[in-house]
Amino acid sequence: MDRIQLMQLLQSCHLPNDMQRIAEKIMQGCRISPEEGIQLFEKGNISWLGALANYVREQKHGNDTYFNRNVHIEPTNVCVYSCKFCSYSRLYKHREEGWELSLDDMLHIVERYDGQPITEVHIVGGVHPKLDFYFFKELLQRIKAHRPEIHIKAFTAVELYYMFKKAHLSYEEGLQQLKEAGLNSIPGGGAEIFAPEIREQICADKVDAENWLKIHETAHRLGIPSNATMLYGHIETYAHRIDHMERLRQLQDKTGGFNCFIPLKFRNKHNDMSHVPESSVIEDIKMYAVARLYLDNIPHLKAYWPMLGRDMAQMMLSFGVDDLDGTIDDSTKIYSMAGAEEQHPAMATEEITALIRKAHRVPVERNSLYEVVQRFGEPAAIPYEGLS
Ligand code: V47
Ligand code: SF4
Repeated sequence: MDRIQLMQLLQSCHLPNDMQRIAEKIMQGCRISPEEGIQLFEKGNISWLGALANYVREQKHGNDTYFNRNVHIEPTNVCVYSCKFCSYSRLYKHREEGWELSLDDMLHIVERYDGQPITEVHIVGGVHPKLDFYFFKELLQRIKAHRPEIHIKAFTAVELYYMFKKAHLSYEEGLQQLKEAGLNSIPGGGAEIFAPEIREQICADKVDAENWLKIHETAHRLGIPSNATMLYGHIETYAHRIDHMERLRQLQDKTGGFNCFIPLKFRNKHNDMSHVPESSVIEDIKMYAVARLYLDNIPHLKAYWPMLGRDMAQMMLSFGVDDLDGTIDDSTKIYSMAGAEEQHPAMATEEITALIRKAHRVPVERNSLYEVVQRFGEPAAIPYEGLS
Protein backbone atom coordinates (compact mmCIF):
# COMPACT_ATOMS: atom_id res chain seq x y z
CA MET A 1 0.00 0.00 0.00
CA ASP A 2 1.40 3.43 -0.89
CA ARG A 3 0.98 6.68 1.05
CA ILE A 4 -1.99 7.94 -0.99
CA GLN A 5 -3.85 4.64 -0.59
CA LEU A 6 -3.14 4.69 3.13
CA MET A 7 -4.42 8.27 3.45
CA GLN A 8 -7.61 7.32 1.60
CA LEU A 9 -8.10 4.31 3.84
CA LEU A 10 -7.57 6.40 6.98
CA GLN A 11 -10.06 9.00 5.72
CA SER A 12 -12.65 6.29 5.19
CA CYS A 13 -12.15 5.20 8.82
CA HIS A 14 -13.23 8.67 10.12
CA LEU A 15 -10.60 8.70 12.87
CA PRO A 16 -11.09 11.00 15.85
CA ASN A 17 -8.89 14.13 15.53
CA ASP A 18 -6.27 13.00 18.05
CA MET A 19 -5.83 9.66 16.30
CA GLN A 20 -5.69 11.37 12.89
CA ARG A 21 -2.85 13.59 14.18
CA ILE A 22 -0.86 10.57 15.41
CA ALA A 23 -1.43 8.75 12.13
CA GLU A 24 -0.18 11.76 10.16
CA LYS A 25 2.93 11.99 12.32
CA ILE A 26 3.71 8.34 11.62
CA MET A 27 3.17 8.76 7.88
CA GLN A 28 5.58 11.71 7.90
CA GLY A 29 8.19 9.53 9.61
CA CYS A 30 8.02 11.44 12.92
CA ARG A 31 8.51 9.69 16.24
CA ILE A 32 5.45 9.28 18.48
CA SER A 33 5.60 10.11 22.20
CA PRO A 34 4.90 7.69 25.07
CA GLU A 35 1.51 9.37 25.63
CA GLU A 36 0.64 8.87 21.96
CA GLY A 37 1.76 5.24 22.18
CA ILE A 38 -0.64 4.65 25.08
CA GLN A 39 -3.45 6.35 23.14
CA LEU A 40 -2.88 4.03 20.20
CA PHE A 41 -3.33 1.04 22.49
CA GLU A 42 -6.41 2.56 24.15
CA LYS A 43 -8.24 3.97 21.14
CA GLY A 44 -6.68 2.26 18.15
CA ASN A 45 -8.75 -0.11 16.11
CA ILE A 46 -6.97 -2.93 14.40
CA SER A 47 -8.09 -2.08 10.87
CA TRP A 48 -6.28 1.26 10.71
CA LEU A 49 -3.55 0.43 13.25
CA GLY A 50 -2.79 -2.61 11.11
CA ALA A 51 -2.73 -0.56 7.91
CA LEU A 52 -0.34 1.96 9.47
CA ALA A 53 1.94 -0.77 10.87
CA ASN A 54 1.90 -2.50 7.50
CA TYR A 55 2.82 0.77 5.79
CA VAL A 56 5.82 1.25 8.11
CA ARG A 57 6.85 -2.38 7.61
CA GLU A 58 6.71 -2.02 3.83
CA GLN A 59 8.65 1.25 3.96
CA LYS A 60 11.41 -0.58 5.82
CA HIS A 61 11.39 -3.99 4.14
CA GLY A 62 8.98 -3.99 1.19
CA ASN A 63 7.53 -7.48 0.93
CA ASP A 64 10.65 -9.23 2.21
CA THR A 65 9.97 -11.61 5.08
CA TYR A 66 12.90 -13.08 6.91
CA PHE A 67 13.56 -16.46 8.46
CA ASN A 68 16.67 -18.44 9.24
CA ARG A 69 17.70 -22.08 9.57
CA ASN A 70 18.43 -22.59 13.20
CA VAL A 71 18.43 -25.03 16.06
CA HIS A 72 17.98 -24.42 19.78
CA ILE A 73 19.98 -25.97 22.59
CA GLU A 74 18.44 -25.77 26.05
CA PRO A 75 21.29 -26.83 28.37
CA THR A 76 19.06 -27.26 31.42
CA ASN A 77 15.67 -26.33 32.84
CA VAL A 78 17.01 -26.33 36.41
CA CYS A 79 16.81 -22.76 37.62
CA VAL A 80 17.59 -20.82 40.78
CA TYR A 81 14.73 -18.42 40.00
CA SER A 82 10.98 -18.88 40.32
CA CYS A 83 9.35 -16.69 37.69
CA LYS A 84 5.61 -17.07 38.14
CA PHE A 85 4.89 -17.34 34.40
CA CYS A 86 7.46 -20.05 33.78
CA SER A 87 6.16 -23.57 33.07
CA TYR A 88 9.53 -24.89 32.11
CA SER A 89 11.95 -24.55 35.01
CA ARG A 90 12.53 -26.80 38.02
CA LEU A 91 14.25 -25.76 41.24
CA TYR A 92 17.58 -27.44 42.03
CA LYS A 93 15.95 -29.46 44.83
CA HIS A 94 13.60 -30.97 42.21
CA ARG A 95 16.29 -31.40 39.57
CA GLU A 96 15.41 -35.07 39.03
CA GLU A 97 12.23 -33.80 37.28
CA GLY A 98 14.30 -31.69 34.88
CA TRP A 99 17.29 -32.11 32.60
CA GLU A 100 20.97 -31.12 32.58
CA LEU A 101 22.95 -31.64 29.40
CA SER A 102 26.70 -32.21 29.53
CA LEU A 103 29.12 -30.49 27.15
CA ASP A 104 29.30 -33.74 25.17
CA ASP A 105 25.49 -33.96 24.97
CA MET A 106 25.34 -30.44 23.56
CA LEU A 107 28.14 -31.02 21.11
CA HIS A 108 26.33 -34.12 19.89
CA ILE A 109 23.28 -31.96 19.17
CA VAL A 110 25.45 -29.70 17.00
CA GLU A 111 27.03 -32.74 15.30
CA ARG A 112 23.59 -34.03 14.32
CA TYR A 113 23.41 -31.06 11.91
CA ASP A 114 26.75 -31.74 10.22
CA GLY A 115 26.28 -31.24 6.48
CA GLN A 116 22.93 -29.48 6.97
CA PRO A 117 22.67 -25.80 6.07
CA ILE A 118 21.75 -24.37 9.48
CA THR A 119 23.37 -21.00 10.17
CA GLU A 120 22.55 -20.42 13.85
CA VAL A 121 22.62 -22.19 17.19
CA HIS A 122 20.38 -20.49 19.76
CA ILE A 123 21.29 -21.43 23.36
CA VAL A 124 18.97 -20.49 26.23
CA GLY A 125 18.11 -22.31 29.41
CA GLY A 126 17.46 -22.10 33.12
CA VAL A 127 19.98 -20.59 35.54
CA HIS A 128 21.60 -23.70 37.02
CA PRO A 129 23.49 -23.03 40.27
CA LYS A 130 26.28 -25.49 39.39
CA LEU A 131 26.88 -24.66 35.72
CA ASP A 132 29.25 -21.73 35.73
CA PHE A 133 30.82 -19.19 33.39
CA TYR A 134 33.74 -21.51 32.51
CA PHE A 135 31.36 -24.35 31.57
CA PHE A 136 29.52 -22.11 29.12
CA LYS A 137 32.74 -20.58 27.81
CA GLU A 138 33.98 -24.08 27.01
CA LEU A 139 30.64 -24.87 25.35
CA LEU A 140 31.11 -21.93 22.97
CA GLN A 141 34.72 -22.92 22.26
CA ARG A 142 33.82 -26.53 21.51
CA ILE A 143 30.95 -25.60 19.18
CA LYS A 144 33.17 -23.15 17.29
CA ALA A 145 36.02 -25.69 17.10
CA HIS A 146 33.60 -28.13 15.49
CA ARG A 147 31.75 -25.67 13.21
CA PRO A 148 33.57 -22.33 13.05
CA GLU A 149 31.14 -20.60 10.67
CA ILE A 150 28.00 -21.19 12.76
CA HIS A 151 26.56 -18.10 14.48
CA ILE A 152 26.08 -18.63 18.21
CA LYS A 153 23.27 -16.57 19.74
CA ALA A 154 23.43 -17.48 23.38
CA PHE A 155 22.47 -16.70 26.97
CA THR A 156 19.85 -14.18 28.05
CA ALA A 157 20.90 -11.26 30.22
CA VAL A 158 19.43 -13.25 33.14
CA GLU A 159 21.86 -16.11 32.61
CA LEU A 160 24.76 -13.71 31.92
CA TYR A 161 24.08 -11.65 35.06
CA TYR A 162 24.21 -14.76 37.25
CA MET A 163 27.29 -16.34 35.65
CA PHE A 164 29.29 -13.06 35.71
CA LYS A 165 28.36 -12.40 39.33
CA LYS A 166 29.46 -15.86 40.47
CA ALA A 167 32.71 -15.61 38.50
CA HIS A 168 33.38 -12.09 39.91
CA LEU A 169 33.59 -10.62 36.42
CA SER A 170 32.34 -7.25 35.27
CA TYR A 171 29.85 -7.28 32.37
CA GLU A 172 32.61 -6.03 30.11
CA GLU A 173 35.16 -8.68 31.17
CA GLY A 174 32.64 -11.49 30.99
CA LEU A 175 31.22 -10.51 27.61
CA GLN A 176 34.67 -9.94 26.11
CA GLN A 177 35.78 -13.43 27.19
CA LEU A 178 32.61 -15.02 25.82
CA LYS A 179 33.01 -13.10 22.56
CA GLU A 180 36.55 -14.43 22.22
CA ALA A 181 35.21 -17.94 22.94
CA GLY A 182 32.67 -17.66 20.10
CA LEU A 183 29.61 -15.73 21.28
CA ASN A 184 28.20 -13.81 18.29
CA SER A 185 24.99 -12.31 19.63
CA ILE A 186 22.63 -12.31 22.61
CA PRO A 187 18.98 -13.37 22.50
CA GLY A 188 16.28 -11.07 23.82
CA GLY A 189 14.87 -13.12 26.69
CA GLY A 190 14.59 -12.20 30.34
CA ALA A 191 13.28 -8.68 29.68
CA GLU A 192 9.66 -9.58 30.62
CA ILE A 193 8.22 -6.20 31.69
CA PHE A 194 10.77 -3.68 32.93
CA ALA A 195 8.51 -1.72 35.32
CA PRO A 196 9.50 -2.72 38.88
CA GLU A 197 5.91 -2.92 40.16
CA ILE A 198 5.18 -5.68 37.63
CA ARG A 199 8.59 -7.36 37.82
CA GLU A 200 8.14 -7.70 41.60
CA GLN A 201 4.96 -9.67 41.03
CA ILE A 202 6.03 -11.96 38.19
CA CYS A 203 9.80 -12.42 38.49
CA ALA A 204 10.89 -10.72 41.69
CA ASP A 205 14.22 -12.44 42.19
CA LYS A 206 15.96 -12.11 38.83
CA VAL A 207 17.96 -9.35 37.17
CA ASP A 208 16.23 -5.95 37.23
CA ALA A 209 15.56 -3.71 34.23
CA GLU A 210 18.58 -1.50 34.79
CA ASN A 211 21.01 -4.42 34.75
CA TRP A 212 19.24 -6.15 31.82
CA LEU A 213 19.70 -2.93 29.83
CA LYS A 214 23.28 -2.41 31.07
CA ILE A 215 24.29 -5.91 29.91
CA HIS A 216 22.82 -5.28 26.45
CA GLU A 217 24.42 -1.84 26.29
CA THR A 218 27.82 -3.29 27.19
CA ALA A 219 27.38 -6.05 24.61
CA HIS A 220 26.53 -3.50 21.90
CA ARG A 221 29.63 -1.47 22.81
CA LEU A 222 31.77 -4.60 22.42
CA GLY A 223 30.29 -5.31 18.99
CA ILE A 224 27.88 -8.03 20.13
CA PRO A 225 24.39 -7.31 18.74
CA SER A 226 21.28 -8.51 20.52
CA ASN A 227 17.51 -8.86 20.44
CA ALA A 228 14.89 -7.62 22.88
CA THR A 229 11.67 -9.29 24.02
CA MET A 230 8.64 -8.25 26.04
CA LEU A 231 6.34 -10.70 27.80
CA TYR A 232 2.87 -9.20 27.31
CA GLY A 233 -0.75 -10.05 27.99
CA HIS A 234 -0.77 -10.86 31.72
CA ILE A 235 -1.04 -8.29 34.54
CA GLU A 236 0.68 -5.35 32.85
CA THR A 237 -1.10 -2.21 31.59
CA TYR A 238 -0.65 -0.42 28.27
CA ALA A 239 1.46 2.17 30.11
CA HIS A 240 3.82 -0.60 31.27
CA ARG A 241 4.20 -1.86 27.69
CA ILE A 242 5.02 1.63 26.44
CA ASP A 243 7.45 2.20 29.31
CA HIS A 244 9.18 -1.05 28.32
CA MET A 245 9.43 -0.08 24.66
CA GLU A 246 10.50 3.47 25.55
CA ARG A 247 13.49 2.16 27.53
CA LEU A 248 14.46 -0.02 24.55
CA ARG A 249 14.02 2.86 22.10
CA GLN A 250 16.26 5.08 24.22
CA LEU A 251 19.00 2.47 24.42
CA GLN A 252 18.73 1.81 20.70
CA ASP A 253 19.22 5.55 20.03
CA LYS A 254 22.46 5.29 22.00
CA THR A 255 23.90 2.05 20.61
CA GLY A 256 21.98 0.84 17.54
CA GLY A 257 22.75 -2.71 18.69
CA PHE A 258 19.27 -4.28 18.73
CA ASN A 259 18.45 -6.28 15.62
CA CYS A 260 14.88 -7.13 16.42
CA PHE A 261 12.03 -6.86 18.89
CA ILE A 262 9.97 -9.91 19.81
CA PRO A 263 6.68 -9.51 21.69
CA LEU A 264 6.14 -12.80 23.56
CA LYS A 265 2.50 -13.64 24.29
CA PHE A 266 2.03 -14.93 27.83
CA ARG A 267 0.85 -18.58 27.76
CA ASN A 268 -0.89 -19.72 30.91
CA LYS A 269 -0.68 -23.51 31.12
CA HIS A 270 1.15 -25.30 33.94
CA ASN A 271 2.51 -22.25 35.75
CA ASP A 272 1.73 -20.12 38.81
CA MET A 273 -0.19 -17.61 36.71
CA SER A 274 -2.64 -20.07 35.19
CA HIS A 275 -5.52 -18.06 36.66
CA VAL A 276 -4.57 -15.11 34.40
CA PRO A 277 -6.38 -15.41 31.06
CA GLU A 278 -4.39 -15.25 27.83
CA SER A 279 -4.74 -12.20 25.59
CA SER A 280 -7.27 -12.16 22.73
CA VAL A 281 -6.34 -12.14 19.05
CA ILE A 282 -7.34 -8.45 18.86
CA GLU A 283 -4.94 -7.63 21.70
CA ASP A 284 -2.18 -9.63 20.01
CA ILE A 285 -2.64 -7.73 16.76
CA LYS A 286 -2.63 -4.39 18.58
CA MET A 287 0.54 -5.39 20.40
CA TYR A 288 2.44 -6.16 17.21
CA ALA A 289 1.08 -3.14 15.32
CA VAL A 290 1.88 -0.65 18.11
CA ALA A 291 5.35 -2.20 18.56
CA ARG A 292 6.05 -1.58 14.85
CA LEU A 293 4.85 2.01 15.17
CA TYR A 294 6.60 2.80 18.44
CA LEU A 295 10.00 1.21 17.89
CA ASP A 296 10.93 3.29 14.88
CA ASN A 297 14.66 2.59 15.38
CA ILE A 298 14.64 -1.21 15.76
CA PRO A 299 14.79 -2.62 12.25
CA HIS A 300 12.92 -5.92 12.62
CA LEU A 301 9.75 -7.14 14.33
CA LYS A 302 9.61 -10.88 14.91
CA ALA A 303 6.58 -13.13 15.38
CA TYR A 304 8.06 -16.15 17.11
CA TRP A 305 5.90 -18.89 15.65
CA PRO A 306 6.60 -21.67 18.23
CA MET A 307 4.92 -19.44 20.79
CA LEU A 308 2.16 -17.78 18.71
CA GLY A 309 1.40 -20.78 16.52
CA ARG A 310 2.13 -20.77 12.79
CA ASP A 311 -1.30 -19.45 11.71
CA MET A 312 -1.17 -16.44 14.01
CA ALA A 313 2.45 -15.75 13.08
CA GLN A 314 1.46 -15.83 9.41
CA MET A 315 -1.39 -13.38 10.04
CA MET A 316 0.98 -10.98 11.83
CA LEU A 317 2.84 -10.56 8.53
CA SER A 318 0.00 -8.15 7.66
CA PHE A 319 0.32 -6.23 10.94
CA GLY A 320 3.91 -5.01 10.99
CA VAL A 321 5.92 -8.24 11.31
CA ASP A 322 8.76 -8.96 8.86
CA ASP A 323 10.51 -11.88 10.58
CA LEU A 324 9.39 -15.36 11.64
CA ASP A 325 12.56 -16.59 13.40
CA GLY A 326 13.64 -19.99 12.13
CA THR A 327 13.00 -23.59 11.26
CA ILE A 328 13.78 -24.66 14.91
CA ASP A 329 13.60 -28.43 14.27
CA ASP A 330 11.68 -29.30 17.44
CA SER A 331 14.51 -28.16 19.67
CA THR A 332 12.75 -25.90 22.19
CA LYS A 333 10.39 -26.78 25.04
CA ILE A 334 9.78 -23.36 26.65
CA TYR A 335 6.44 -22.76 24.93
CA SER A 336 5.10 -26.26 24.46
CA MET A 337 5.38 -26.70 28.26
CA ALA A 338 3.33 -23.51 28.71
CA GLY A 339 0.52 -24.74 26.45
CA ALA A 340 1.42 -23.28 23.04
CA GLU A 341 -0.27 -24.93 20.03
CA GLU A 342 3.07 -26.04 18.60
CA GLN A 343 3.89 -29.09 20.71
CA HIS A 344 6.86 -30.10 18.50
CA PRO A 345 7.90 -26.90 16.73
CA ALA A 346 9.70 -27.68 13.48
CA MET A 347 9.23 -26.36 9.96
CA ALA A 348 11.06 -27.50 6.87
CA THR A 349 12.34 -24.66 4.70
CA GLU A 350 9.62 -25.55 2.15
CA GLU A 351 6.94 -25.14 4.83
CA ILE A 352 8.15 -21.80 6.15
CA THR A 353 8.58 -20.38 2.63
CA ALA A 354 5.09 -21.64 1.65
CA LEU A 355 3.64 -20.04 4.76
CA ILE A 356 5.25 -16.70 3.84
CA ARG A 357 4.19 -16.92 0.18
CA LYS A 358 0.59 -17.60 1.16
CA ALA A 359 0.64 -14.26 3.01
CA HIS A 360 1.74 -12.69 -0.33
CA ARG A 361 5.19 -11.91 0.96
CA VAL A 362 8.64 -12.80 -0.34
CA PRO A 363 10.54 -15.38 1.72
CA VAL A 364 14.14 -14.37 2.40
CA GLU A 365 16.48 -16.68 4.24
CA ARG A 366 18.73 -14.52 6.41
CA ASN A 367 21.64 -15.16 8.69
CA SER A 368 21.54 -14.02 12.30
CA LEU A 369 22.67 -10.51 11.31
CA TYR A 370 19.91 -10.20 8.70
CA GLU A 371 22.28 -10.56 5.78
CA VAL A 372 20.55 -12.31 2.89
CA VAL A 373 21.45 -15.97 2.42
CA GLN A 374 18.85 -16.72 -0.25
CA ARG A 375 15.82 -14.99 -1.76
CA PHE A 376 12.91 -17.19 -2.78
CA GLY A 377 11.31 -14.94 -5.44
CA GLU A 378 8.09 -12.99 -5.68
CA PRO A 379 4.91 -14.64 -4.40
CA ALA A 380 2.88 -16.24 -7.18
CA ALA A 381 -0.93 -16.27 -7.24
CA ILE A 382 -1.90 -18.86 -4.65
CA PRO A 383 -4.46 -21.44 -5.83
CA TYR A 384 -7.27 -22.24 -3.40
CA GLU A 385 -6.41 -25.42 -1.54
CA GLY A 386 -9.56 -26.06 0.45
CA LEU A 387 -10.36 -25.08 3.99
CA SER A 388 -7.56 -26.88 5.79
O1 V47 B 1 12.40 -14.54 28.93
C1 V47 B 1 8.81 -18.04 29.52
C2 V47 B 1 9.51 -16.28 27.84
C3 V47 B 1 11.69 -16.11 27.22
C4 V47 B 1 6.67 -18.10 29.12
O2 V47 B 1 16.17 -13.50 20.81
C5 V47 B 1 7.27 -17.22 28.22
O3 V47 B 1 15.54 -14.42 18.96
C6 V47 B 1 5.23 -16.80 27.27
O4 V47 B 1 14.61 -15.52 25.03
N1 V47 B 1 4.58 -17.60 28.13
C7 V47 B 1 12.89 -16.86 26.73
N2 V47 B 1 6.55 -16.57 27.29
C8 V47 B 1 12.84 -17.06 25.22
C9 V47 B 1 13.75 -16.13 24.47
C10 V47 B 1 13.62 -16.01 22.99
C11 V47 B 1 12.62 -16.69 22.31
C12 V47 B 1 12.57 -16.56 20.92
C13 V47 B 1 13.48 -15.81 20.23
C14 V47 B 1 14.46 -15.13 20.93
C15 V47 B 1 15.46 -14.30 20.20
C16 V47 B 1 14.53 -15.22 22.32
O5 V47 B 1 10.55 -16.92 27.15
C17 V47 B 1 11.67 -15.67 28.65
C18 V47 B 1 10.19 -15.39 28.87
O6 V47 B 1 9.89 -14.06 28.52
N3 V47 B 1 8.57 -17.20 28.51
N4 V47 B 1 7.64 -18.61 29.91
C19 V47 B 1 5.25 -18.27 29.07
N5 V47 B 1 4.60 -19.04 29.93
FE1 SF4 C 1 14.33 -19.48 35.25
FE2 SF4 C 1 14.02 -18.23 32.91
FE3 SF4 C 1 12.03 -19.77 33.91
FE4 SF4 C 1 12.60 -17.43 35.07
S1 SF4 C 1 11.83 -17.71 32.95
S2 SF4 C 1 12.29 -19.40 36.14
S3 SF4 C 1 14.83 -17.30 34.81
S4 SF4 C 1 14.04 -20.47 33.25
